[in-house]
Amino acid sequence: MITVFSSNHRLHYGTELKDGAIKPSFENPQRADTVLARVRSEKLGDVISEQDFDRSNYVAAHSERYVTFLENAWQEWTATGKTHDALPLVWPVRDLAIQQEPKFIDGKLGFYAMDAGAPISKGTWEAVRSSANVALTGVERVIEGAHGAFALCRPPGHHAAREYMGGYCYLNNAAIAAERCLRRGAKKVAILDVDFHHGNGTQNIFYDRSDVFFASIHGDPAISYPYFSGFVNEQGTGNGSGFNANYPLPRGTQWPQYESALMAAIKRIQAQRSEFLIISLGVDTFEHDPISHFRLTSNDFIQLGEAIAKAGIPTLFVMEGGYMVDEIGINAVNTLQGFDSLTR
Ligand code: 6XA
Ligand code: ZN
Repeated sequence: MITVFSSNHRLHYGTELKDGAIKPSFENPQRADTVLARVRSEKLGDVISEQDFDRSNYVAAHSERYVTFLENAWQEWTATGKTHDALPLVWPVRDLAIQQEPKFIDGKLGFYAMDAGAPISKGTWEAVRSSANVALTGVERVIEGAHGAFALCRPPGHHAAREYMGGYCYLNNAAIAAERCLRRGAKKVAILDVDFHHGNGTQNIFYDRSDVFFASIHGDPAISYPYFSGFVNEQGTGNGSGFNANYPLPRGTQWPQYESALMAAIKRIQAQRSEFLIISLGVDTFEHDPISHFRLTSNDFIQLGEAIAKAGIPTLFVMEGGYMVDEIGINAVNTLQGFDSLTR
């Protein structure tokens, strides 16, 4: 399987608000470099660089004003004399919620963020744009006939909604790839999110639509980030009614229980007759992941890839989370090798 990679990911590395303190982000450059090293040492296939894509591809999944905010945020932040990462400090919750963009950068940061886990620094936009281009380059390969491709995206994307960032995510790479499939003529696309955390951003983008079916298997949001979405009763709205499926699972979930949810999700996806499948591949379901609490083993990821292959749909894998840096490469590549073993 081909891997798409951009060294521009290293332009982005910041701090996050965690446990009441500002700390170096778990989402660090070593993650993508570790996965790339494993792709190479396992000889998974060719590694290619991202191509450049038009901005309209990002605006397909996000609002115009949000993309403009991301493009200008660092410049607006430093214009106020600050030199460290930009993080929000006030949010438009419930009765404070307005639809009007604030004029000052501190207000904009809160308006366009769900948390203080998506820092913006000097190189962030360049890395974010390249990450989306990695997904777009990968999906082009699949549209043109490859059965599988791996977009080694960093930063990740699945928490990024139409109009907000959060949870290390800025542009939603999987959603942008799905929109590209539609723009290139597909009528039906499915996204399956196997990251430990609910893909709230992807759900948000497609919630009222029937052309992109979204399924997510994740830690129960009653006790896990992002806390405010990912429940079973979220099934879509309007035209999208019945096109969103959430599978929250309890603390300590192991492969047999995970597999049942996976099979149920894949059955739903096959019933959609989707032309393309996009996997939001987070490997933070691993038993030793430092910020999650499922118990999948490295071997289980091979079975995950095999199960996805059995769906029989041309598939783009998009890298999302996974933080145990020594194993992240093994677990991501195990998934891809499992997929390849049944599709060669
Ligand atoms: C809170 C934890 C964010 C979770 C990020 C993640 N800062 N998402 O792995 O998939
Ligand atoms: Zn995650």
